[in-house]
Amino acid sequence: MRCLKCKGTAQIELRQHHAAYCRDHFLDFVRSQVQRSIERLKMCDAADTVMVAVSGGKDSLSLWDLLHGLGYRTSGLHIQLGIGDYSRESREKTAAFAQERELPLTVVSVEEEYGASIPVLARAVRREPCSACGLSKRYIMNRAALEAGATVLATGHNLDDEVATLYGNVMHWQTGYLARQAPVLPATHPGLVKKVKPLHLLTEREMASYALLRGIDYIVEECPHAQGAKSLLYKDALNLVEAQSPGTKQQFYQGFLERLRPLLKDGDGAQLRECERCGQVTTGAVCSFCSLWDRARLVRQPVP
Ligand code: Q46
Ligand code: ZN
Ligand code: ZN
Repeated sequence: MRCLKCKGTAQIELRQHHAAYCRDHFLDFVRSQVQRSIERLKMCDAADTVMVAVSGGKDSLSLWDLLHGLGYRTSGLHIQLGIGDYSRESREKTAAFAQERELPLTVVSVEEEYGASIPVLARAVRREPCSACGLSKRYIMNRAALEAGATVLATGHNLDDEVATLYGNVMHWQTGYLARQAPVLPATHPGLVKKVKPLHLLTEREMASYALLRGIDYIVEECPHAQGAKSLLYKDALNLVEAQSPGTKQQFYQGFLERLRPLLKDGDGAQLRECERCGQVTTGAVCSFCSLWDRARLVRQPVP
């Protein structure tokens, strides 16, 4: 197999693109895909300060590496969830990555900041850990980015993540979620930071190869709560289809972005306001994050 660009020995074949590349031209391919997405969808520019949400996994660390390498002003945000060894290792990998490249990193510990780890919080409010975790991460990401003065928050969602989410949303006709599933969510209120997903057209395999070829030391283990998650089942199902028909995932996702999403109305028209407790943007009097923690505190510290 020969590299499409230099005809040297190819290291990776990309069947969905009918291409194969050597190491250097594969890295160029990834960089140009990211740069093209950023420019085409106006994700960020040289004037922005981009906060990258980093879990310590291959996607988020590679995203930080890419954005920094492309010349954007970046900092990292790592949320310590308090999920045993997984969280300890993810913090170590993230801190080592930032230190080696002398990049600024903000760490927010859910336990230190709000009083309980994600597993303890989930038990207290009797919710699935991923539900309490997802809500908390979304809140903390927006808040930390605002506090750091960042103009853009970037997350490492790749094509496989986006396609699995889309598949789940379609399976359950979650039209509200479908309307908000986008590679760019503009800041529609001064209390909201613009959210972008520059890796949305790159596959999980491409990102794993990028991380490997760039020598990025990332946490390989998944969070223990991801086991049995529906998203993994959807990924397996979509991979089966992709193996028989390369390019299906990309077609499904891009077809959604180009044909269906423009027809969906984003939001239910509810007025945005500031939460009475924390001042963050919400639609009700108290935001869902504060409500969740209120419930947790009531359970953990019963009123005498
Ligand atoms: S970290 Fe949190 Fe994920 Fe772990 S508890 Fe679930 S949502 S699986 S991306
Ligand atoms: Zn080459
Ligand atoms: Zn609040």
